Amino acid sequence: MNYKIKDISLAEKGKLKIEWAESRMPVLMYLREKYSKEKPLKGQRIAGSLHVTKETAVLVKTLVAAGAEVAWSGCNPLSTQDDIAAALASEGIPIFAWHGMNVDEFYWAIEKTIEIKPTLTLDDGADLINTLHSKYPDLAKQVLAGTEETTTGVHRLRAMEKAGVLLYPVIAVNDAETKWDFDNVYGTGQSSIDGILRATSVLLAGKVFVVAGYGHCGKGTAMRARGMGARVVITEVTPTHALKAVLDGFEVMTMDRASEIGDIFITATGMKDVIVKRHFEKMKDGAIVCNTGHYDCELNLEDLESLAVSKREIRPNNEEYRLKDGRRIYLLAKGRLVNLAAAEGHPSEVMDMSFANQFLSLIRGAKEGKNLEPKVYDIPEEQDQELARLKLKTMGIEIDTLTEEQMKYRDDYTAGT
Ligand code: ARJ
Repeated sequence: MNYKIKDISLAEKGKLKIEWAESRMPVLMYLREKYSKEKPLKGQRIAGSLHVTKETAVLVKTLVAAGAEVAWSGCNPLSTQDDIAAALASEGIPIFAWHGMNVDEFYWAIEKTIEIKPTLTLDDGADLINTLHSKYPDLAKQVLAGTEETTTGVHRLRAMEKAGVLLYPVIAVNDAETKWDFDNVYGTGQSSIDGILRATSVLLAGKVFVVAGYGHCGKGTAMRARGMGARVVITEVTPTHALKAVLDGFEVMTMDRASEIGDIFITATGMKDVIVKRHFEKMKDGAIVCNTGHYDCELNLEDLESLAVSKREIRPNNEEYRLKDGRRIYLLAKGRLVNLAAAEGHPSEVMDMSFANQFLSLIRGAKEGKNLEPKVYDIPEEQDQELARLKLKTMGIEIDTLTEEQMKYRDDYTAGT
């Protein structure tokens, strides 16, 4: 199958980064060691579509160590780290990904990985599953099971299940507590700020920092921006989420009002058209706009283009749009996920748990896939607790255990005052 990447001479640089990530991902490395003897993925062919980062490389190498044959593509045109792609290609992984690929090339790459005739699929955003279902239904019917990494992908899959078109079972890795309460919150919080700072190097203290969406990702981003001294404003559409933001001490208002006062805007909603023409029209000179949601539709970029008289790249991942009245708006990473396009994605320590969930789910898919209905499945509660236990152990943290008496009390519904 070969590979298509930017530049194979970047392989050595990529390998060092992967080694660094391995030293920060003890849970996944423990699982690699454990399953490289049993090889539970022997005979499985895995097609994967997930951001090509150093952490993803640690996952890919773990899948191979457990016996799988793997073919890989990215899941976003701007998130591939070319040195990591080179390192994987140099180790014989068929990988089709480079930074800055266009949309046609993006889907071409996904189709290249499908040539492996997958028995298992791994998605982040459900583009691979969708391509398989729409263009290769006969191959899709032969897949035992799939996994999905992110909120947006799980939404798409649940919609497919509801419409009765899903052809094989998919495990929603995103919905594990050890994923969404950590990766989505602390991962997105740190990596989004990291992306904004690499692209702008502005002072956050004292800025009005507008976060659209107070789900797990928005919450993490808001928390970290506040920690850097920004005045954080939240916009929401779900009353309970908005209320949580208010009680967490944030200012909550509509985007119409926020767009007049914001210095920095970040969308984390999973919804399209969160910032549109009338918002751009009201923004202050110098406003910075970016997105950390899976797709680039949260900011209406056609609207921004239509308002602009000129545009130039002022720094890497930072484009200045000049409007008719002379105001400037700065768009980061072309509206793609700022944490992966302008920085390196979430830190390894937090991807450790997300990818341990991926790895165990693929093993489950290989074992049980045949007997599962074509539906979206949750991660078992025991897997969540076991991974959290392992993570704590690698951090040298001990916790208490319930006594027999306490367990009896827990299960005894007659015990009251
Ligand atoms: C690979 C990453 C990284 C990283 O788990 C996160 C999620 O749900 C995705 C939405 O597309 C991005 C994914 N993610 C974040 N950081 N995947 N390597 N370093």
